[in-house]
Amino acid sequence: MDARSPSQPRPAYPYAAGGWGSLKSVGLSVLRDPAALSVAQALLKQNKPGGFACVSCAWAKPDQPSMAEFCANGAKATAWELTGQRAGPDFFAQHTLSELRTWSDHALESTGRLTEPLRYDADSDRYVPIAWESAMAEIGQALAAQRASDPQSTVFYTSGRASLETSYMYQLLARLYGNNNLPDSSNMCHESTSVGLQETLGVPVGTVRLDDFAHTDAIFFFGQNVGINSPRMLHQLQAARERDVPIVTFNPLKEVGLVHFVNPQSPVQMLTPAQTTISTQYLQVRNGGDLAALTGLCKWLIEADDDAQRTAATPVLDHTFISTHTQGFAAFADSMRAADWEHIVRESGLSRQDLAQAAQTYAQAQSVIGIYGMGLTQHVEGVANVQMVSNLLLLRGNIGRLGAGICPVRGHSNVQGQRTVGITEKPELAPLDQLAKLYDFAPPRQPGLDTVGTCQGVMDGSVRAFVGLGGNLLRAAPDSERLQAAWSALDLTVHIATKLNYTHVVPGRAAYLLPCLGRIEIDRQRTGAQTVSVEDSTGCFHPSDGVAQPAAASLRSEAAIVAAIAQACLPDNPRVPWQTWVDDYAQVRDAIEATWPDIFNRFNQRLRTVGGIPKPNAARQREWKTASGKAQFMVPPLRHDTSAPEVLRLMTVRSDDQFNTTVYGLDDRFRNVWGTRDVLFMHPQDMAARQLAEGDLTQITTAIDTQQLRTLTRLRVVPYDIPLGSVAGYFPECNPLIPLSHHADKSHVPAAKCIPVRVVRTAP
Ligand SMILES: Nc1nc2c(c(=O)[nH]1)N[C@H]1C(S)=C(S)[C@@H](COP(=O)(O)OP(=O)(O)OC[C@H]3O[C@@H](n4cnc5c(=O)[nH]c(N)nc54)[C@H](O)[C@@H]3O)O[C@H]1N2
Ligand SMILES: Nc1nc2c(c(=O)[nH]1)N[C@H]1C(S)=C(S)[C@@H](COP(=O)(O)OP(=O)(O)OC[C@H]3O[C@@H](n4cnc5c(=O)[nH]c(N)nc54)[C@H](O)[C@@H]3O)O[C@H]1N2
Ligand SMILES: [Mo]
Repeated sequence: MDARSPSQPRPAYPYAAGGWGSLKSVGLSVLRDPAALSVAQALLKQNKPGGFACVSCAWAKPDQPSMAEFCANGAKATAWELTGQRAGPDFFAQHTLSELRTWSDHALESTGRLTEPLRYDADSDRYVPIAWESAMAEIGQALAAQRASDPQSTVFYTSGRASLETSYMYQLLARLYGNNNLPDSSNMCHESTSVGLQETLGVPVGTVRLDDFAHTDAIFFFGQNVGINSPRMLHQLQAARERDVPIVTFNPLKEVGLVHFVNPQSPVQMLTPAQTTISTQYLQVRNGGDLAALTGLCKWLIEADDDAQRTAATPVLDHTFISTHTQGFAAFADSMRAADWEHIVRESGLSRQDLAQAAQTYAQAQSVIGIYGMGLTQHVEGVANVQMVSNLLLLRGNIGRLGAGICPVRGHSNVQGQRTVGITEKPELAPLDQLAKLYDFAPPRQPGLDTVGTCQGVMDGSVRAFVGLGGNLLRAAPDSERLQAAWSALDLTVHIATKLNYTHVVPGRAAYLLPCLGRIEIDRQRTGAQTVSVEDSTGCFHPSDGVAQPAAASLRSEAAIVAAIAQACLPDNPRVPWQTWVDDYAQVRDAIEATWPDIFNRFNQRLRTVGGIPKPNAARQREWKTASGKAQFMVPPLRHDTSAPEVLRLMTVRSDDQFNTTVYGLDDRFRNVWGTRDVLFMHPQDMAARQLAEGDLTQITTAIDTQQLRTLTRLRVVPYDIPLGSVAGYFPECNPLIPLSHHADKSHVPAAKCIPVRVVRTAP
């Protein structure tokens, strides 16, 4: 790390998001790998008809894809999956799991694709090869024994990548097994959306589709880092900016992709220095200050409307919409009138003038889109945050018409789809009666474990067996060190995965690692190459066809592995045609259609609809499937920060060179950090107050739930343009600092964006 005076925040990345910088970084990661050629060929089919749906983010796929419909990070994800490296049996013969537990996330995944099924051998502390048939028989026996003693003691976790077809089979496996223990990555991600919007708008998802971007008059952006995490959306933002649409951004960090953008597919822009300014107003809200900031916006609008009524001027709010379509406005408006500007300014860290300017932009726009990500959902107030965005939009009827709406940006490429096909721990959200009828069994009605519940269950010993369809829970979950300490006591761990990660090297008493095909690979079954499907962030279903040769002949598809586990651990049920489904995934789609005839009407016939099959969305039609039958205004909770003055608010974020716990490299070119992830971004004044100079080693200690000491002594301080009192570090390195109990009310999403911590200098 270079030494610079602590009073000087480091200069921001000098180049815009997209552009040559991003193409160069793709070029490098692609060309270093022996599989470069197949990667280049695959990229031409990414997000295209007849090709595969990108395995990186879930952003919408346009009906008219550009020549290269991918971004730098999508290309990295493709290259990472199609790597020429292999982690085969000889690799595992050379390394004990105790040794592998000392490796970094980056080093573990860099070993390449898993090739053979493996079983843990405690005597040698190694994974050793096992034949597929034996693995399935042993896993089946172990799961059946658990089921006989207590079906609630097994958990079926998913990370949001598996297809609709596999996910449908997986949820059925869990329910036939006898539980609703179907936690998924969504529990750490957009569950605040699913809970919040269901209550206010009657849908668990967003209401915006791609064409809304072409008709919007203003975009409000809260806590979503588009340049890194959904870069293809930059195309829609750039087009909007070319129409002079204002974009107002609320983010504690000045994220490059939200400041400027150069389109890597526009040759003219690549050759000229012209850059598009993305955000027209950038508000560096304190992390955790959005509820206050949104209160400021709503208060301004409601009071401006009160004034307009007094003077018979044009109203600011859409009263016709409010009276026809909503409930709870009067109470909400009163709570906003009662809110105190001094409180709003202190909690948000923003000035009253800046908030008034943003509110004015909102009021002047006919149609507004509200976009948000983890900056809103991963807070104790996560659900209230989401509902405040919904309140803001409802004030001017910005839901359910062209150019307007709410746009939660989902994470994993099929995380929203998994929820649609029944991956949920909440029995009331699953079509249990329909499943009972179709498959002639009594589905479990007891609520299942979500991710926090699963971690709790592992720690208290009530969870005994864990099956993971992808993911890396021991790194992604909160309180990761405490969870790791409890994990080895599990009776059984089974992972279905493409690559090795930390969770795999902490085995249960019996442990299996089953290698699977990735979505980019051709999936050949008895009836030929199979197509799968996924749902994007805007609720459109797309087909996906593998284009690359499998990484190894011994790999099985996720669907085949799930079916084999089901067949091995469940009593025979002639109504569930596991083998027929594996032979022909179209038959799984027929089963999905039979389960949800309205959502998946003529699913197979319409599968190749250009631009995707839109999922019915009642709120888009202004039908409100809420308790009251109306869109619901929600009065937000009033929160005061009562922590001691020296306590800082830690937010954990992603770098440009990672996909969640998959760390491609150690650089974060956008934040000007090179060769390390062990950094803590801090305001120069907060550094000075702690006698910290750039590069000093810190000791960070969690300042809540202090009966349990949670501390991290690894991160070196970097002066940064960040609000006073806020600090930022990377996910997953900071996860040991998040108490399991520190999660969103109602949704249980870990509050990874606002962890109260104390930071001191420590000797190197
Ligand atoms: N390349 C790449 N793409 C990805 C992923 C990846 O890791 N890499 N992950 C995927 C997944 S699973 C998900 S969920 C999404 C995540 O995508 P995002 O939702 O963008 O998630 P983060 O990067 O965690 O943080 C989002 C932003 O929130 C800001 N922020 C932090 N705290 C606050 C706050 O209190 N208020 C506000 N207003 N802003 C705040 C941070 O500065 C950051 O810019 O991306 C998906 N796409
Ligand atoms: N502190 C903090 N913690 C967070 C977050 C945060 O912002 N801050 N974000 C949260 C969010 S939004 C999320 S979504 C979770 C992510 O949590 P997870 O979804 O559990 O984690 P990932 O890192 O996405 O999982 C990566 C692993 O998935 C496996 N994999 C990759 N591709 C495939 C495939 O095609 N099939 C199969 N079967 N396996 C595959 C590989 O083995 C890889 O190592 O983390 C959460 N944790
Ligand atoms: Mo996510």
